[in-house]
Amino acid sequence: MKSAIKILLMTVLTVLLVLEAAEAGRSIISAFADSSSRKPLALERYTGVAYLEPVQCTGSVLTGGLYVITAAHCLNEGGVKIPAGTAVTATFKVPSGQVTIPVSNYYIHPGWTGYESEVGNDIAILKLKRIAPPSVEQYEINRNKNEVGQLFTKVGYGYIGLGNKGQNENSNSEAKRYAGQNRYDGLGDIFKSSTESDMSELVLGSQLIFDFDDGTAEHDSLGRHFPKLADRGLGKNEIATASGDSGGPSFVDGKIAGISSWGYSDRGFFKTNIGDIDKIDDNGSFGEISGDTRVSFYASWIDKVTGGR
Ligand SMILES: [Ca+2]
Ligand SMILES: [Ca+2]
Ligand SMILES: [Ca+2]
Repeated sequence: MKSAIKILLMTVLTVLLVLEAAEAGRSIISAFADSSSRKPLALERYTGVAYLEPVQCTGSVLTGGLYVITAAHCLNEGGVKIPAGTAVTATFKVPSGQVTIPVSNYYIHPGWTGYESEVGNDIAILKLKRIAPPSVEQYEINRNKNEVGQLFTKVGYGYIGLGNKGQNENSNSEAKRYAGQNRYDGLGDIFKSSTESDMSELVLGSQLIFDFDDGTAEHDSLGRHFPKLADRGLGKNEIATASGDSGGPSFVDGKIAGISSWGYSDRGFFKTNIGDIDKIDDNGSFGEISGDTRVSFYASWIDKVTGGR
């Protein structure tokens, strides 16, 4: 019986990964119609957050201006790498216009298998062909392992939506930049032994998780499954990243603390007491759970790739 459940859940995760491949690029989902995150950011804000093509992901420029940090699944999804020679570019949308810079090389974390973002190592670094111009901001990585409980600002390109419906797949075709907030509820470690999913490969300490709250206990998914994590969110300011998210940064005190890795209904991890507001598992609705790659955990790998620049 137990193994049957395990197989079923692994199938669910496989389906999730396939969906992620199809849906990469989606990002900021607002809680309510009158949330300020419904409006695109002014062009002078978060200029160092780039739109990556053709992979339809988000990345951010590190201090020094030559490297962009993103998610590994943008480059290798389900074991399928982007073809060698694919011209990946980073586009910066700044007040004076758009600046597109080709990527000359990329580095995927050696622990990334191409599968199951939920277990970790979903991080990659792109090297730009030239240093981004002065109109583009540069960001430090967060090295402080005190993220849990902190508010963060998530920035991304891609679909938008509302909490009660999830993403709108006919939105943001111009890839405007959006932002909003949430709070880190805990480490991904909490899934290790608490769920019906097979999390035996989970890399402890490597992920930060958060849920999409509408202010009710009913849809406070992490609070329902882990009473210690009860938190009903930020009201109008609350946002989610849907599954298929895109390498976008989460800023804590102006530094990159997280990278959008995955999002899914709590139904993907638990059989009962489900907080997801609807029956759609990966639409970024209220009650879904998201995971960010925890940048502080990977700081030494990032330094090794970039030479500390
Ligand atoms: Ca929340
Ligand atoms: Ca919550
Ligand atoms: Ca849902």
